[in-house]
Amino acid sequence: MRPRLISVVLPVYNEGENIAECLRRLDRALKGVEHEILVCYDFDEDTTLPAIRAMSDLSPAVKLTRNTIGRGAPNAIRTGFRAATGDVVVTTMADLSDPPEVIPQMAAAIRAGNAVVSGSRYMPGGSQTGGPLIKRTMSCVAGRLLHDLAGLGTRDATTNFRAYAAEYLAHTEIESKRGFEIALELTVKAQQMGLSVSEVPSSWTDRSAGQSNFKLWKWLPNYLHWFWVAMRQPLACTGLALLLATAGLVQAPDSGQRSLIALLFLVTLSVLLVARRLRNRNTWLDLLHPLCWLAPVLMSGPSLLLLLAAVPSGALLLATRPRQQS
Ligand SMILES: Nc1nc2c(ncn2[C@@H]2O[C@H](COP(=O)(O)OP(=O)(O)OP(=O)(O)O)[C@@H](O)[C@H]2O)c(=O)[nH]1
Ligand SMILES: [Mg+2]
Repeated sequence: MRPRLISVVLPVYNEGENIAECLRRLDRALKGVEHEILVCYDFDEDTTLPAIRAMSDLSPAVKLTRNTIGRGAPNAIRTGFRAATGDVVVTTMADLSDPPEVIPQMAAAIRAGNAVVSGSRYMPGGSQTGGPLIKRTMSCVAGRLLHDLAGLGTRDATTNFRAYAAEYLAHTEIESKRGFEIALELTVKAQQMGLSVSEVPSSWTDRSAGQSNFKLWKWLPNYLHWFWVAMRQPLACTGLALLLATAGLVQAPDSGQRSLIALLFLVTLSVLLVARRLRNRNTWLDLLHPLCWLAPVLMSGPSLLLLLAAVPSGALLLATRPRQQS
């Protein structure tokens, strides 16, 4: 059993101008809370290191942690995960973009049973200031789609201001090697495992000192991969329902039949939603729901078969496991 302690993982890359202020803010926000701060750097010449050594008020909670896995932010974050000793692991950035005051709230949500908790810019109470318009728009739209269509438990799928249950990290293989998509990967994987994902409102402000190392176009395929992993099952289920309903409408002989098909389409969407709520996600098995509700009308018009649609579909819903906590 891990101690009740928050491990803050802080990847750094030449943050000499920001690090002192960042560590002081963390210190203030986590006063009275058991914590450690793992500053994860790639190389000894990094400007962050002399800036930390020059601090006269350096907290004993700060631990310099050399990334030995390979250069790059995800490797630095993975180094931090390995070195973390707490029950809650929080990743936050050293460029003063994230508000550390939110960390205790995120930790509380992890201890309440969530595997992943996002500091969310896109939920009520959250905000975003500055940053390139294209990056903001893509991140916001992807977050909304993943939340509304795939049922991801956060509207901010891409921020790396995240809290994780240490237990969840210990049992999850990380594939991200180059980009910041590591947070999206871990959030999608938690959902796929049926674990709870949640969010607390948070603000984000663009850095005012130092340089961003974010490579949007280079890392976009990695983001798209995890986006697709989360979206493919719900999209396939909804797509099949749409396909069957369209085929039914095309061959419907009268308006009565068309109304019936429209009604069955709505029933199918509702059943898919219930299935997602039960399991935190839709699976390939849920393709059976559109088949149960809409295929019979295509084959023989309204018949006894149609009335029986609820039986396999309902049985499938009952067979699905209830929401599993970490
Ligand atoms: N160890 C390590 N840390 C990195 C690397 N690149 C960035 N970081 C750190 O990761 C955090 C976020 O980096 P940024 O370059 O600001 O990227 P971002 O915040 O995702 O993107 P922006 O919106 O452009 O600010 C900062 O604390 C950086 O110092 C890297 O290659 N290695
Ligand atoms: Mg940044």
